[in-house]
Amino acid sequence: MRVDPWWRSGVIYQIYPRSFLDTSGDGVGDLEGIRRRLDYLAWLGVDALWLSPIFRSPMADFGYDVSDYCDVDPLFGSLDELDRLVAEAHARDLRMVLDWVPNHTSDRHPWFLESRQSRSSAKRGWYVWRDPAPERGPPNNWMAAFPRDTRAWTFDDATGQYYLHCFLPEQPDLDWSNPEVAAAMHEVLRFWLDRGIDGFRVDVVHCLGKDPALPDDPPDLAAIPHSALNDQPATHGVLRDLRRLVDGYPGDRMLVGEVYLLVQPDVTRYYGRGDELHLVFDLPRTLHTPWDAAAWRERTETVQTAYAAAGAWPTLVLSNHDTPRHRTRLGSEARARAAAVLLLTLPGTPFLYAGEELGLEDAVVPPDRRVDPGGRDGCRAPIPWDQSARHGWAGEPWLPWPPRAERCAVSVLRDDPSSILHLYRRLLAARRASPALQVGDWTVREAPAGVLAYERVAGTDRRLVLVNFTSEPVTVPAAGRVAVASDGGSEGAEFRGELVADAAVVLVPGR
Ligand code: TEU
Repeated sequence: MRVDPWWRSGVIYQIYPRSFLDTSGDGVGDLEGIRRRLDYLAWLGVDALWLSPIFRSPMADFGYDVSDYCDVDPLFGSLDELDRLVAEAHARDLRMVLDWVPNHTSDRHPWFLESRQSRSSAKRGWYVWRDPAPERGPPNNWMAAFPRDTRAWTFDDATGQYYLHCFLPEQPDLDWSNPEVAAAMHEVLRFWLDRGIDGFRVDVVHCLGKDPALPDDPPDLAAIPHSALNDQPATHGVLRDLRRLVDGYPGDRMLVGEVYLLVQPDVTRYYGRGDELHLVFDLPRTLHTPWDAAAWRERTETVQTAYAAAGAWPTLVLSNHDTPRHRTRLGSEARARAAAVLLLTLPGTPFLYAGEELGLEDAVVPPDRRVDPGGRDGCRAPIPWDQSARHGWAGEPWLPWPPRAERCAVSVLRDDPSSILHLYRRLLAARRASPALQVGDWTVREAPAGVLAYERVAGTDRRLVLVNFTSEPVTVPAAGRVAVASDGGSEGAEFRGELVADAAVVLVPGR
């Protein structure tokens, strides 16, 4: 059963294309690898795929530095192959979301090459160029996100000015207050929307509007990268224009924005009045919530209140390509399984990160194999598909395998009904069958310390979820049939009033 629109009721699966499956033999995942696994993804039961960047890129930040927004990087394949992938995904009822990086381009994008030519270049104003400060340093104290402890400004000898880059020097920030930039980027979105793309994950969307005075960040926050502080009114005008453009297309196209603000955690402002982003990631608030029943209760209550007041629809993310995987953070598979129950039954649109359904841990990457300037290689380890020497990959992968790759391979877990993979599949199926789990109201129920209990209700459809955050068994007075159990036990039977350690259940409450 589906409750529209898909981006509220459905589940979105993030693919980091470099790490999914290599078919060409160069050790880097490709579009053909994704195409060959569409049946797996349909079997799993997700509703949409989000591909991390696949556009042409020199790969200084593995695709988050784009040199052509309207072409596929040859490392991943071709535009034709993407069209084919989209068509075959659509044939399986899977929506396709692309990663769009509008805050910055590659320093090798033709726009920047032209911009840096001279102070009078027609594209000078497309980027943020400034004279040195009077005492000859960078124009202000902003810090880049990486490499760690570096400034967000690089001096360009040829023209004697600094340019702004909230990330690497190879990722110069565009100036979105320039209408030509907005117009060029709107063309990019139209290019993909016309090709049938269902939506975009919008990279660091809170960085688009900048304070034109470029003031210093406050001294007490000056060590934090500016990208985690930038929160300007101008961004909202940019977003309203994007929303209008996207909503002008038929078929529920969607924008989900990455807002990563460390000091101001309320991201609901980025939904506007229903006229900005459709969805917003609430990353720090979710990723940094400790494994504790009271903390998750408080987090969800805060989210519920703030989002209801703003008329906004929440999202949930436990892992992505920038953060240690939750299996690694939580330290055990039992907890990762219980976390999967939270992810797929709390209110909001869940985003899965490829490999979490296998219980993958971060790879331990030796110093000589580290490649990411942001130190995020571990969570980007390749997906093991089978037990062969290269786990189904045509070439030796660009990063080392995650721990236990042999035992976590898809082919192994698929054959084992008690595996975490089957748990994800059952949770996804249970969610799909239940309007309460997809879009229902959320109410906390009283429960013993260390247990989070909540009900989801939509009309006559009801589910009761019990999550034991402790590593002890707990008695919980609740009644109902077990629809899904994180340890697989007793599904289909009446709940017997006890949760084992680190376990969660979804119940269909008795009448
Ligand atoms: O991430 C932006 C961002 O804020 C993170 O890099 C954050 O600083 C980090 O995760 C803290 O742990 C996005 C992309 O997701 C990331 O992969 C890119 O490197 C970055 O933008 C630049 O485009």
